[in-house]
Amino acid sequence: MNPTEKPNKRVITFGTFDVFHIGHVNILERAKELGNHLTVGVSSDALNFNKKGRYPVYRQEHRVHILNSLHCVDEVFIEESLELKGEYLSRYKADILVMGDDWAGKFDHFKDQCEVIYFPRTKDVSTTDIIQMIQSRID
Ligand code: C2G
Repeated sequence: MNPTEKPNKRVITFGTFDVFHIGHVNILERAKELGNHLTVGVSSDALNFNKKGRYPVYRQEHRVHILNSLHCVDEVFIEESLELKGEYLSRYKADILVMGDDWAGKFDHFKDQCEVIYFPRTKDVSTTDIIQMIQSRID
């Protein structure tokens, strides 16, 4: 294999990716380094409301558009339900599932389907903090 060639692996990751920031870029770039194809499952607005009790700031079409514009991302789909994760892994033929370590251990039951890797979160940045910072500047 040419040393510049990426392993022939399909990587998948999931998230809301609301108010897109450097922590999101870092995990997507690190995920893409593990293979030659990166699929991103983006939580739908409705799923995000069920998960976090609020709608994202950016609506799902915009979050999908932002992710699709990144050169490290090859394919984007809307994640409608957390219960369908196993089905998404099969549908998108994932060899590796990548998540941030705020999810450490939560997806270990998929280890019979694909490799599961948790990367350390980027420190000192989160969508929640950004929203609060903007809010405090308005108040
Ligand atoms: N992330 C990170 N560093 C940060 C913030 C986020 O590495 N400072 C990672 C998260 O760990 C996650 C991804 O970026 O892997 C997307 O983050 P969120 O949009 O907050 O994802 P979340 O809403 O937790 O959705 O089924 C799983 C969910 O869809 C994950």
